[in-house]
Amino acid sequence: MSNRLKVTPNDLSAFWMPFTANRQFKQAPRMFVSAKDMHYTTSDGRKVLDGTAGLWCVNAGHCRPKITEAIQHQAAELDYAPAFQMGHPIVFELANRLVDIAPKGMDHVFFTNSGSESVDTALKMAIAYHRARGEGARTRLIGRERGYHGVNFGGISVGGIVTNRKMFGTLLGGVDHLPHTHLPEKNAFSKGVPEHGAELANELERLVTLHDASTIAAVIVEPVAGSTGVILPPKGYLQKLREICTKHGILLIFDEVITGFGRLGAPFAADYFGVTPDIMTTAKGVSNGVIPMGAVFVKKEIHDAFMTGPEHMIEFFHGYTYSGNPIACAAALGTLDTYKEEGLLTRGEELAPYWEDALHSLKGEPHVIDIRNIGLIGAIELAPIAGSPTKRAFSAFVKAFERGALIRTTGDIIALSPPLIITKGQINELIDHVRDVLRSID
Ligand code: PXG
Ligand code: PLP
Repeated sequence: MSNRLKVTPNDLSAFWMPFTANRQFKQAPRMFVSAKDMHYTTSDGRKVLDGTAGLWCVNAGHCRPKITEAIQHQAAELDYAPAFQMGHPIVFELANRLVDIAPKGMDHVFFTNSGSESVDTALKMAIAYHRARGEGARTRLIGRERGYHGVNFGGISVGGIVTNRKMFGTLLGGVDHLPHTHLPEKNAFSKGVPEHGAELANELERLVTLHDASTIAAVIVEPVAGSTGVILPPKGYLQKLREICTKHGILLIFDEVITGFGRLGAPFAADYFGVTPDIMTTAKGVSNGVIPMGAVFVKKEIHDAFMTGPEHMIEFFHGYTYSGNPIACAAALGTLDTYKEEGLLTRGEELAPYWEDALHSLKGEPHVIDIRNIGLIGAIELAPIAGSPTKRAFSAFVKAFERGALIRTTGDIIALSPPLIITKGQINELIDHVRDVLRSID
């Protein structure tokens, strides 16, 4: 262990922590100093079972040798190459490898550094695509209530989480939202995809009637909403959205930042549901969360619509200094090798029934008002404490951490999304921790 890890920081004030209750954290910090496979180690030397793959990203587990070695090698060989008007071999190799595992028809990849950047890239592509084809009036974007598409201005505009929007002014113009599909009164304790609610996709027809299809560029949805507490698409819902988009020439964007790279037991949610979008945003699992990276997949028709005009001209005025950064590419290649060798992109399918049973065994425990599952994702929704929403789930989070399990909470919902290498024994352990926590909180 390096010296840096042994030292406990004695001044926590300079670092303004993201999406964190800073003042509370700094009074009672929770620190990880190392990790291996399914576990973190805390600064006081305790092992913590990772029930959330970090933040839904460490799909292959922690500190995997192939990834570490790839990064070490690349850092010594070619640290950085300019992303604009220059290339380096492994970014092309990675794009090909990604296209090989992507849903059929997703033929091109644009690299970013995060899910938020992937989303803003996809929204810009959609608007510019229509314009390039002479349909420049198609600028409107449709998101969904309770959607999370990262924190950049495009993403919060199409997103549907009030706390992420209300502080930040007028956001992007020309955005509308579909209703969310969380229907606990009809679907509580569904196993897997719920029965009720496919008709909510018809709300898109209503928006088309209101705005006219000729003004709408794209619809963006998470196939399974993660951040807002695991909201599943009702049976047939995504198929309907696809049909309506196709009928009206509207692009369908799947935000697969969480669902991509094996989380549902198939490589992508598009594979799982048998619905292919026009653009797919990813991040997180593409590089196992180890080095920041995002990838936007697009269909050939969209890419090709830009490839017009004089050949010396830039076709798409967009990109990031670190798009396709060599070390991030190396991490992603090491990640894909690990996924392949261990069959991780489909391992969730084998484990899903066991996972489902384990999760639903929590039905009847204190405070539990709904349980939802799909692939290796789980959600346990708790009744809020009257007058203090989020407090109950947050105490569950702190208690679980103290007991030795990392869980994630959003509102009063506990979300679980372990690394795809989890064993059945570790599933039991994780669920037992949650059970004990539920029994111990107010
Ligand atoms: N789209 C989706 C669907 C996401 O889930 C983003 C975009 C943004 O990605 P970046 O890399 O910019 O954070 C996300 C990220 C949680 C949680 O616990 C979820 C995310 C990030 C952090 C925490 O729910 N999702
Ligand atoms: N701000 C300034 C002043 C810059 O020069 C740049 C990039 O050159 C950026 C922002 C954008 O940074 P990035 O390409 O890392 O997103």
